[in-house]
Amino acid sequence: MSTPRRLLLVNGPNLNLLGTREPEIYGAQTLADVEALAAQTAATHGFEIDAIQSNHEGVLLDAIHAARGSCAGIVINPGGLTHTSVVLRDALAAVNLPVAEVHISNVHEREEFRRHSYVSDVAAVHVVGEGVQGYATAVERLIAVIAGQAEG
Ligand code: CA2
Repeated sequence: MSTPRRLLLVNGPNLNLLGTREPEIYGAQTLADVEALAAQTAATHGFEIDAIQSNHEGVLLDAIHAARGSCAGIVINPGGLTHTSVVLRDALAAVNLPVAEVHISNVHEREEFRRHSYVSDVAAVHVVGEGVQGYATAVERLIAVIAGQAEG
């Protein structure tokens, strides 16, 4: 079966607030801007984006499960769930799709508790501290991973 030319973009809790609070950390761009940037970047490689943001862990898990069979990979900013959620990590591992983990801020230069990610070791791509532009980097690098898989 051919690889679907579609990526799932997942934004976790509180990322719906982008552009409305804490611009000194997360910038002035909105979630809609993030989703448009990801879609434009993907389109230059002939990929489409399915985007979801939720403040509810189970909704995110359902979207990740549904990506199996319909998407070639997952770009995810898990928000605060990065540092707490074994179930999110298990869902990403279970669907067996390449994952790009993206963080707007540099999580390594903030509070100690942000340095550990439950998602990192199931992700093939890691982007931190590039601001919203990091989503474009994550899409580009994930598509390169998918292209490499298709060759091999
Ligand atoms: O830097 C990132 O992208 C984070 O994933 C953002 C999470 C934080 O818990 C992670 O440690 C790093 C927080 C998302 C909250 O997003 C907001 C956006 C605007 C205003 C308030 C919160």
